[in-house]
Amino acid sequence: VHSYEKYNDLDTINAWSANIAAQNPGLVSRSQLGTSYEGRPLYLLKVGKSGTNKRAIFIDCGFHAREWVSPAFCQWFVKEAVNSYGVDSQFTNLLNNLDFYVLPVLNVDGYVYTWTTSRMWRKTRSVNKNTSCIGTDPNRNFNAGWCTVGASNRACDDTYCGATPESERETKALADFIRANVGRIKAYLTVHSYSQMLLFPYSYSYSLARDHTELNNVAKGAVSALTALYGTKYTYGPGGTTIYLAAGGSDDWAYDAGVKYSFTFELRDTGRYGFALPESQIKPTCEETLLAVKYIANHVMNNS
Ligand code: 0X9
Ligand code: ZN
Ligand code: ZN
Repeated sequence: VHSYEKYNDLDTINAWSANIAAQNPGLVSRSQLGTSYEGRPLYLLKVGKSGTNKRAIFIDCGFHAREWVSPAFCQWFVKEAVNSYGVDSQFTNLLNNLDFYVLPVLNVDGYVYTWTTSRMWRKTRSVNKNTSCIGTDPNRNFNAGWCTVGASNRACDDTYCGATPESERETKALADFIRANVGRIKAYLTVHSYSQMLLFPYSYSYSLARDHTELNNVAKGAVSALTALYGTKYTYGPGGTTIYLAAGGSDDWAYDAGVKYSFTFELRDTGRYGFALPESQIKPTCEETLLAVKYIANHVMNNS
């Protein structure tokens, strides 16, 4: 049975997404972005009041299989959207003016594997040539300085960049969707854990993004909104200097593809529990993160 304050397995998340779309036909619809390596559907929710030529914000969760609080946030976000529409003027305004594309779990095969077999699995579950080692790091598999730094060309490593950019069905499906909608998608938010950071391009080099000053100011405001709720400390800045250099990430790729407001969230905590964040922290983590996401969305609504 589904709960917003528990970690839900993939079947439960898929049943939840079908249900929330069915229950909120004017606000939520579900489509299939693609299919995973092992043949599972990648479901995508579109959340917003219907309108013509709406700008959009893309939010994905569950890139890395073991980062369970990430899919929990995507579910929380959709719940808050449907419960806030017509009740909270700020969220209503956002939903009237923008569409939110929410991908609750990108790496569905890896997510299932963390539930059934190996809790700390990170990568996809695709078979690699000439080795028994499985999987590619989806966040090293995008065409942004691909495999030049902070990534491995060895299939057995956790940061394996894959045979080619977009070699994974999951990353290809995501990149194809963003390419097809790039005129409309104004922001790209990708949700990971852990380390309590809000990152923006670049991570594949130390070069400052063309929009560095604006992105830094938006990150600062978003972090300040987040911290105001429970005092959770976040750092923010370009990925390369704030966390580490690592090429092939979806954030850098989306930015270079033309999505200006591109951010990676690294949710709670800073290492006490790490990926095994207790379920008691799902609600506070999601509530504070929601404030940061709404801050960014408001900036996008007013400045794009
Ligand atoms: O290394 C990553 O992919 C992310 N950290 S995690 O611990 N969740 O694996 C950080 C991604 C930052 N952005 C890029 N490296 N492009
Ligand atoms: Zn991650
Ligand atoms: Zn709430």
